[in-house]
Amino acid sequence: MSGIKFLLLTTALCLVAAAGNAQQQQPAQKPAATDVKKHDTTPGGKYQPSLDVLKEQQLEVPGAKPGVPALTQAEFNLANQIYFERCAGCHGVLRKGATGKPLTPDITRGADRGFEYLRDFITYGSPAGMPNWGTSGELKPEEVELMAKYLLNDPAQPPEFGMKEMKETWKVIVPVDKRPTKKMNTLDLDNLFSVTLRDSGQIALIDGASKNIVEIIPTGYAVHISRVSASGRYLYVIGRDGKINLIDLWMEKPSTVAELKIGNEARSVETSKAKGWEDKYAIAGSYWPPQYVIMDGATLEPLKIVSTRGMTVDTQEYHPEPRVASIVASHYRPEFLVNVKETGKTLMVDYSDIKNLKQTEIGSARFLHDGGFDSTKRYFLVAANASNKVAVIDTKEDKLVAIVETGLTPHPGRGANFVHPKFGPVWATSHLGDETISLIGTDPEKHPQHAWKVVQTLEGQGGGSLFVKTHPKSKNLYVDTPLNPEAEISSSVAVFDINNLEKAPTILPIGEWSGISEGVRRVVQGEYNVAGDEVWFSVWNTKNQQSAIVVVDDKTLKPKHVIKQKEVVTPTGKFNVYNTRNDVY
Ligand code: DHE
Repeated sequence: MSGIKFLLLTTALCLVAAAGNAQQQQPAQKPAATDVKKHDTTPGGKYQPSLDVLKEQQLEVPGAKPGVPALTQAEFNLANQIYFERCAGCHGVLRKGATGKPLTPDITRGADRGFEYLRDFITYGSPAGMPNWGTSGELKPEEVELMAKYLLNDPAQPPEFGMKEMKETWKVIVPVDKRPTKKMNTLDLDNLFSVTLRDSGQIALIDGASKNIVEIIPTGYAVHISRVSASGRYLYVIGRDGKINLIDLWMEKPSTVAELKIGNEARSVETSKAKGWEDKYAIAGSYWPPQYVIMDGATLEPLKIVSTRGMTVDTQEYHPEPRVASIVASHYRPEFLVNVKETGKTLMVDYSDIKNLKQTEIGSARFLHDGGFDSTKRYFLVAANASNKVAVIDTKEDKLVAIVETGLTPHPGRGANFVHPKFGPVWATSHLGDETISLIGTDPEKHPQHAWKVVQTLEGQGGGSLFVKTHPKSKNLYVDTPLNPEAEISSSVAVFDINNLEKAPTILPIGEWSGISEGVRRVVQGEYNVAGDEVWFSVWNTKNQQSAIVVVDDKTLKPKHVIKQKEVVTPTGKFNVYNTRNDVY
């Protein structure tokens, strides 16, 4: 599915978001014309997971129950497709609730609900976050009716994915002893970029100096992120289908040397970085089944699978499907930080003895998503996005240091570190839900009065921001807004002068600079080159439209180069080898 179609189709997903508290609400009915706007989807709503891989699986129709409308296998398949694509991101695969309310049959079949109630709620939505699927035209009336019937049935149960299933997918294409013992190409690996070509299921390796495409490598479905091993030799790429490609950058022609599928829906992969453990292990987490797996770093052999099912941090209730969101490797200890979304816990997974695996569980706030280190790499700041908070974890002491209130739905990517002229070292996050950028003090030693507090709030172009970026050598802070509903805002980037943060940001019309006139031209995710003197932005159009990467000169803030060969299909994330492996951001 194309990127933009994906965004449209995932428009908020929150089926009956208010179902759980509907008793206190008005029954679902056509809203007054003046209220219709309140039912529109917010940028934050547009960014809910779409379980596009699970939707393809044929699952068994639940058994018939008296008083519950029966579905044929074909109807159940279609309803599953719609549910996993648009609803499961908020309401959970098993319908037990995630950021949205639970939709289990005990609720949907309750005396105050039933078919008509559900049908109307899906049709009109609610200002509490449930999109108006029917009146927006996203679902046809017969699809709305089908979904109302589907919700009265027992939930679908997708399969587990354990060691047997993983091993069946594991391929070592080039065994370790057949790989080069030194770098066999002339590439400047530190300045190589791995670029996600989302909808073509590929990555492009692009040379940072010449801007030439070095290789296009097929990967998993709707490929998501790349991470680089501590030595800089191995590149790990994960698709939404849970497929990992291990790419050897030392080969004359860098290519995949091993593959493994770790689950049905996944977003994160990382590699061991502690001293003495470089390149030894890889780890990946999945949304479904909810688990993480530790693999051999050079072959991807799966070694240990750990479920993340468990109790939520606050109410201490069992959650059957807490998804694994970001994973980073500690620079202090042989540990991975595995962020579990729905339970609100960061698991410090000690990989020094994986047979006797030790895991320190740090509870913070629900809906952990993405995050990055402070400039010293001691503290990890992770957004609990639907809780409007950022949790700070000390990776030296393995402790929660603080929970900081931010704007609406923080989404830092890995964040941005710089020295604030007044408050000392800070880490920045922008937000999906509002136009603000929160600057959080990160230096408890020399600036204890500012540490772990929002010391300044900047005003960007608007909501719908996904990523901020700077570089230790730069004086600029870039803020994208790809999910903003205004075309002009989503196709441009705001740049703040770090030395004069009171000044309004400069707006760079990157979409326009790409020279592309078709499409929405969403401008997403800045990434620096190794020298820190240029920053690359993706101009993200649909699969059948032209996209590009625009390289901006960091000093002059002028366009320097546009990469728009036909191979550059739906570029999104870009991962510079040096900056990614050293956590420079
Ligand atoms: Fe991402 C990082 C999940 C949609 C581009 N994304 C991440 C991470 C997670 C995640 C958990 C952190 C990985 C880590 O650090 O280990 N992303 C999700 C979703 O669940 C979500 C909201 C919906 C979905 O169905 O997948 C989603 N992400 C998107 C997009 O639509 C983006 C903009 C385009 C795309 O390629 O799909 C997108 N996500 C990215 C990028 C990163 C990322 C570029 C890495 C940023 C970085 O600088 O590290």
